[in-house]
Amino acid sequence: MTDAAPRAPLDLGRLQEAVGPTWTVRLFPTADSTNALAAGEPEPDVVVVADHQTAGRGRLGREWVTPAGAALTFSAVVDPGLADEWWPLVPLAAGLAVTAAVGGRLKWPNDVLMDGRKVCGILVERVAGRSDGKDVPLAVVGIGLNVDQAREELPVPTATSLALEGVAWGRAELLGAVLGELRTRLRTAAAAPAALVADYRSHCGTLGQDVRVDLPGGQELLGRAVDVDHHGRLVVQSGNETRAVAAGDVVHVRPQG
Ligand code: BT5
Repeated sequence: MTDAAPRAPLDLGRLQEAVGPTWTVRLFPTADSTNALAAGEPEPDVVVVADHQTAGRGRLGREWVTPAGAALTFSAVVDPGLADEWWPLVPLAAGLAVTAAVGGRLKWPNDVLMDGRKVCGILVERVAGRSDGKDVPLAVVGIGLNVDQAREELPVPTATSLALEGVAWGRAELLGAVLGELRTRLRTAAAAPAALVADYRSHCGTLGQDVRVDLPGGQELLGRAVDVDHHGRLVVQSGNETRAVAAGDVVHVRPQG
């Protein structure tokens, strides 16, 4: 990229207007991690946004790397009102919210891919908080969307940005769209979990693929992803056995030949 126009900084008034009165936006020109900030003092319906996130967290201690002004990095604190057994639907609802706003397909559980490349990563953390005067678990839904990066601004070759995929979004409007969809999907998760999972299945690019799943204990599972069950687990068929996986890193393996 040469002689690019300087990127306009995010503006609190525009962000707040875009997301509407049901959310309270806290904007930081620079922050280490919006998830860390949001989890530090979790308040339902607060959205922490960083114009430049300098130490973004991925899963399992990995990093989320974005340049100043080119990405949308935020964490929304929500009280999903779900019984424990349905909490695994929160990350799926977040992934669906992003695909509803921008398109793309989901790699289980919630990487958003365009043309097979990752445009958005999501990290959901569960923290203790209060809602309506009661002690409740709150979800910190951290979303990193590559909006305007040029190829050379992306940290890994498997990444892409909305701009590179020909999808033009202003960051404020994008925040409003994703948060609106997030509310809707979380409401569905609470009222009709089966409907949420059905919607998820139809947006999940992992289904039908040969996969390798790196499981939490260091084990590896090879097989075909055949379903997502009603609690959001990935069902993998390996030979004659099927196994439902609640957590793990999925690699889509290209079929041989
Ligand atoms: C994720 O982790 O995909 C979750 C990322 C969540 C980031 C958001 S930003 C707002 C909020 N605040 C935070 O501190 N975090 C959240 P994981 O599946 O572990 O993927 C991390 C891996 O993706 C890295 O090891 C890289 O390979 C790759 N990666 C890093 N930055 C990327 C980017 N900008 N675009 C695409 N891939 C990236």
